[in-house]
This record gives sequence, structure tokens and C-alpha cells, in this order.
Amino acid sequence: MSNYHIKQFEEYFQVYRKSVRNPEQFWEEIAEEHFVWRKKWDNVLSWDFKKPEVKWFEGAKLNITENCLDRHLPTRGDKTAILFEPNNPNEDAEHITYKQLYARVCKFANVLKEKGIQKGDRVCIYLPMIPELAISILACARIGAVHSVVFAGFSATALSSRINDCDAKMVITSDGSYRGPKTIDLKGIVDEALNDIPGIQSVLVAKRINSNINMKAGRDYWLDPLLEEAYSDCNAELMDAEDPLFILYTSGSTGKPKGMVHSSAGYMVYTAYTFKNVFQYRDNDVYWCTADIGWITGHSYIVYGPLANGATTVMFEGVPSYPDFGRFWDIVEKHKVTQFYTAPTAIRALAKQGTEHVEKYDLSSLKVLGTVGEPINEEAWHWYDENIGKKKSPIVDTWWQTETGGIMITPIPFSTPTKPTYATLPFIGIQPALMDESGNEINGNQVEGRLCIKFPWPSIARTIWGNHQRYKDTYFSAYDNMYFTGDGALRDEVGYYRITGRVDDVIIVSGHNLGTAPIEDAINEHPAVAESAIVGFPHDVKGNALYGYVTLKDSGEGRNHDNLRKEINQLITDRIGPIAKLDKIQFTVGLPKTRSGKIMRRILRKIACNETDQLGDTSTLLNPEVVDDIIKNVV
Ligand code: 7RM
Repeated sequence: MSNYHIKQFEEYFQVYRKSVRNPEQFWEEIAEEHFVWRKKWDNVLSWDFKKPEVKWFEGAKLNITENCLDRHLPTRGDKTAILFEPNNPNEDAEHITYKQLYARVCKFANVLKEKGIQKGDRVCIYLPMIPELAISILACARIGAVHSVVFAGFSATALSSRINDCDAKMVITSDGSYRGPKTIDLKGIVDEALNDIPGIQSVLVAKRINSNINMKAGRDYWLDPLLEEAYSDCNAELMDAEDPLFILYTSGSTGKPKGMVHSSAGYMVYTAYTFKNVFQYRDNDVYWCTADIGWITGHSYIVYGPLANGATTVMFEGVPSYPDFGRFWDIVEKHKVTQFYTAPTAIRALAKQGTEHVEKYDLSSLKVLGTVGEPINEEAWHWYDENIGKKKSPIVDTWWQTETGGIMITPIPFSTPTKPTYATLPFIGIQPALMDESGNEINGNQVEGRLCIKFPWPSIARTIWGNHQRYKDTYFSAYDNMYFTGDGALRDEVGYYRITGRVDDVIIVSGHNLGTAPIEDAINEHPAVAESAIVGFPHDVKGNALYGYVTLKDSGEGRNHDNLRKEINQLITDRIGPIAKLDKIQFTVGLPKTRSGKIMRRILRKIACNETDQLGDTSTLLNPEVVDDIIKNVV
């Protein structure tokens, strides 16, 4: 028997050792016993990080949708696959069973084919969090088209550059979307994006808000009538293990976004296996990841990972603040959610509102809590643990990236003892290394360095679409024979990892390497502080000095800023040492964030360094308006 479901800490170590001693044998067993293949592989793994090139399960033939749909029909056809919770809490939730999902995916796949989409073609999906988003993804996979989902909060410019980069033939969108009390004119954004892309052959439009939109004859088609006509069976295209499954864009620190390309077989095996273990999913559980499917978290842990395990996965259309800040907990109670996976930024936003919104709801169904996307600060961790998990649900702080496809460093709940702010241990098969600046691996414990991965895992992105050289330069050139993550990390006395932030966030003050996360942690401990971000700016003596941007709870009304500054620096001195004290502290209305909730320290750094002419494009930010405010009030 392979070790598909790990239930104990001892077992974790055993399986981990097995997976690194003989990775090929290990992954072969997992692949063999838990997935359906039309043809088995000829070779489990071939790799060369110098080229770089990685291939898993070469020669195998499969279709991921047969693993996510067809194979579940006999055993759980009437089980809910997707539980759709609409933006408006008064609108009924929709339970889509595996049988229904199968039929809807097949119909959609037939529509794609009818509109001329073939295996290998790229299809851009620009949809809100409605069932059609998951269905269109699976429909592409069904016929071997490469989906490229663009988060529906992105602008027309961001959308058109992605459509252009991957040379998509078709766009799938909706008339509009709901976002809390607002509606958004999605189709209008698509029209604007397509102004300079005549190459797009068709635009399929799902009806969501019933708005009056412009339909361009010969290009734009309403989905519903097409779906009605389509057959509800569609043969799954036979895919090679290494055929691309999707492209997903991720922004780099410089230059245009990188279209990360993920494979079919390796991606499937790794996301399914991590899903099962990291969330300890059991048959009657209701799993909810609050991410948008426009991010890798949604691809891997709303769609593919859960469905490959025959799970029930919740898809939430709305926002945490609508109709009020109790919405998440309302949904947990209503659907008896057992696993809840969200981002630190959401936890901080909810914690800021106090506990009254939490206390109204029965959260006793929860078994496992997860976080992803950013380092979780100590305060937020404890708030989550105490108020949501009632100290009974383990928190899995999962570190991974768009590029890694699946979770890489994480506790296994009920097995790995958790430790606040630590992602803890590498997942099965993952071989991390900490590197110093001269390219040497740092061995032993209680050390800090740059996080690399020494050996390929099945879901590593295979290339950057159209730019293999950039893939090599970005990930495989910093260190010899290693995948470089771009993150800094420390390893504690027992070997647990703590991610300290992007390496470009590491600030060297008087020769001391300081990660942003621990300092922000100390600041956030202050009872008046909601959130903070620190960056470096040039200093005559120290080389760099620290600049802190601090958002206060309740906008800090009636607070004396000078006293607050002293108290914050005292906290830092107590927790880290005087070396980490801030030279400047600015109180801000908010912090600039990406749409997926990551603080954009790059922008804050430019402001602190007085380089506001070099801010670059801020239009894709969640809250571009705070940038002007911060510039105005610089200290
Ligand atoms: C899944 C995702 C990747 C970057 C990554 C880190 C940061 C993600 C954690 C984290 C600390 C975590 N993909 N990051 N998870 N930092 N602890 N648990 O977020 O491509 O959008 O971002 O996010 O810096 O390199 S991503």
C-alpha cells in the first residue's frame, strides 16, 4: 500500500524519508494506486535543473477531468462536488453534484469544440467566482485546451497583456459580477481589452447580473443557449503527462507578468496528494478555501485538488464584509464547513472588527484551519486560533507559490505540532535548502538563509510561457542545481521553517540581516496597531535604516502619535533588539496590497526612498488610492 493518507507524526517522518530516499518509487506508487490512467508512464522522472527541464510520468496518457469527475460517478455521483454560495446571502446556495458537474463540464466542452477550440489552444477565462468559472476550467481540460484564468478584478490593460502574451483564441467572461453591494461591468472591461486584439475569435458570455451589455455580432455569444443545445457527454481528450494543463500569470518584481506553465500528470498527482493530507479531508467533510480561483490557490485547492479526491468544495462569490463582517462565519455555520483555508490579510481584516461578529455563529463544525499567501503574524495567528478554532483546530500555515503548483512547507494537522508563524516542515517529497549569499548551503539548525529546493517535485511549473530563458534566469541561476524561491527563511532548533518574506524584503541594517516578518510581528503586538509593513531606506551610517508604515485600529482616533512611536520601538527592542528599531514611523490609512492580499513592499520602499517617480503601474493594486495618501503624509 502506498502512503496516501498520513495520520500520525511518526508516519510523516517515515513516509518523508521514503519519499526522499527514493522519490521515483515513492511517486510511482502514489500515482499508480490513486489515479486513473489511460496508459501508464515509461519513465517516472527525468530532470536537469541546469537546462532546466523536469518531466514526470513521461509517456503516460490521462485526462485530469476523468480523475476529477468520471471516476467518482459510480461511487459518489449524487454527492455535492461544488457548493456555490452566492454574494447575496438571501439567494439560495447551489449544490452541484458530481453527476451534474460532469454533465455541465461536458456540455461546456462541446460548446468550446463547436466554437473551434482544439487541443493545445489557449483559452482566457475572465469570470467572477460563479460555477461557470470552475466548469469552464474543467471544460478546457476535458478537450486539452490550455486555460489561462485572469483574476476578474484585473483591469482591461492587465487582461489584454495576458491575452496577448499567451495568444488566446477565445475569452470566456460574464455580463458582470457582484462584489458585496456593488456590481462590476466585466463585459465592458473585456470589450476594452479586446479593442487592440482583433485576433480573438470568440467571446462566450455567461449571464450573471442581467445587465444590458454590448454583444459584438460574430464574436460574442451568450453561453446559455449554446449550452442548452450541447450534448452532455464529451470524450476526454487523451493528454500526455507533460502536456500543458494551464498557464497562470504571476507578477515578477520586474518586467511583465510571467505565464507559469503547469503540466497535466505531475500537477494532478501533487495537488491531490497534498490536498488529502494537508487538510486531512474525509468523505463527508465540507471544505472551503476563500481564495479566488483566479489565483493558484484556487486552481489547486478549490478546483483540482479537492475534485480529484471526490471532495465537496465551497465556492464563495462574495466578500468577507458583505452584508457584514460576520459573513465568513455565517457560511461556516450554514454549510457546516470542516476545513477553512484563507489568507493572513483576511484574518487581520476580520480581527480588526473585534469578536462580536464571530460570537454570533456556531463554528463547531471546523476541524482544520489553514493560511496561505503571506507570513502570518503572531497576533493574527493567535486570534485565528482562539476565536475561530477555539484552540481545538490545528492551523496549517502553508507555504508555496504559483510556481510550485502545490503546498510545499506545511504542518500535517493532528500530526505536526504547530508553532505560531512557522510553516513547520517540508511536505512529503520536498527537499528544502537554506543558502547563504556566496552560494553555500547552510546546514544545521537555528540558521537563516535563502530558501531553495534541491530536488524536483511533481507539480513544479515547467516553464514560463514563451520565455524559457526567463524561467532559467529567475529560478535556476541564483544557485547551482537548485530551484530558488525568492523567499528568505529560518530553520529553528528542531528544524521547523519560518518564512521571513521575499528576499528582496530582507533589509541589511548595520550589517545585520533583518527579515520584515519578525519586526512587523513585534509592531502588530501593540494593541492599537491593525497592520504594518517595514522597508529599508538608505542611511549614511547604517547602510540602511528602517521605515515603518503602520495602520491603526479604529483609524487611531485620539491617539498621540509620538507616544505610539515610542511604544512601538520599545516593543521592537523587547522582542528583537535595538538594532531593529525604526528610524521613521508613518501612520497610514491602509497599506498597498495586491489583489490577492499581499502587501506591496516594493511600492512602500520607493516612497521611503523618495523615488515616487518610479512607482511603476499601481493600477492592479487592490487599493491604489492609499498610495497617494501615503505619499502625501510621508515623514
Ligand atoms: C500560494 C501563493 C507566493 C509567495 C511566496 C511567499 C508568499 C505564500 C506563504 C508565504 C509566508 C506562507 N502563491 N507566501 N505562502 N509567505 N508564509 N505560508 O501565495 O505565487 O501568489 O505567492 O507568497 O513570499 O513566495 S503566490
